[in-house]
Amino acid sequence: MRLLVIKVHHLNNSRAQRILWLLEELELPYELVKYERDPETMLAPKSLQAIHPLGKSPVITDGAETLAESGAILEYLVETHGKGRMAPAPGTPAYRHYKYFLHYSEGSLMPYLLMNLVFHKVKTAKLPFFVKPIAKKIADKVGADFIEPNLTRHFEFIDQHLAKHAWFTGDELTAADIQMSYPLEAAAERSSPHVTQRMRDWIAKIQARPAYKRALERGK
Ligand SMILES: N[C@@H](CCC(=O)N[C@@H](CS)C(=O)NCC(=O)O)C(=O)O
Repeated sequence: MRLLVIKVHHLNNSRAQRILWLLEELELPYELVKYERDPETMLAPKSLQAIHPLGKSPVITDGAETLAESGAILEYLVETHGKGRMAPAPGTPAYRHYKYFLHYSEGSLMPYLLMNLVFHKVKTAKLPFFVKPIAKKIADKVGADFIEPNLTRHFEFIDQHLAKHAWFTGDELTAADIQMSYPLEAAAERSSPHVTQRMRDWIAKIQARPAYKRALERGK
């Protein structure tokens, strides 16, 4: 019997939701410590820095362990408490997809979505009137020359992957799908033109899962 309960440091509307979803899929008990974003800046409160120096969410504690970085947390939970669930068998082609998408989500895809958001904010920011047109020109140029072509390529790649696989790793849902859920849901919520029908179907499929719904309810 486990005496120590996993603690999730959970920021509202954040990547931490993925950790709750995995914990619900694994039916593991956990405790939530909730943090609210500053409504103006959307930043996390300073108190999160007491848990991990970067002050970002998610962070979990499990006994003496403190872990940050959602992909690393998902891997840790699957390896330590998964009992073979939510990951393919090591050494299989499915396992290579699993590792790939666990890293790809934050390592390759999220940076473009974040850049898109930041440059959009630059265009709509309150700036002195003489700076505004210059800032807009720079943001438009970076968007057209760098962000948009990359987003197009990445979303085409994801769409083609989902054309061949029911889940990111193959035939079964794994923690790699959970890791991919944040960028895809974020893009869909912002009505990104890059989100295809196949991605919307995949999102509908994850959102229909009882564990996903339970996690959403607890994370509110
Ligand atoms: N790559 C990290 C990113 C962590 C991260 O940036 N979390 C956001 C929430 S989605 C955060 O804490 N933002 C608040 C802030 O930057 O103050 C991960 O996947 O865990």
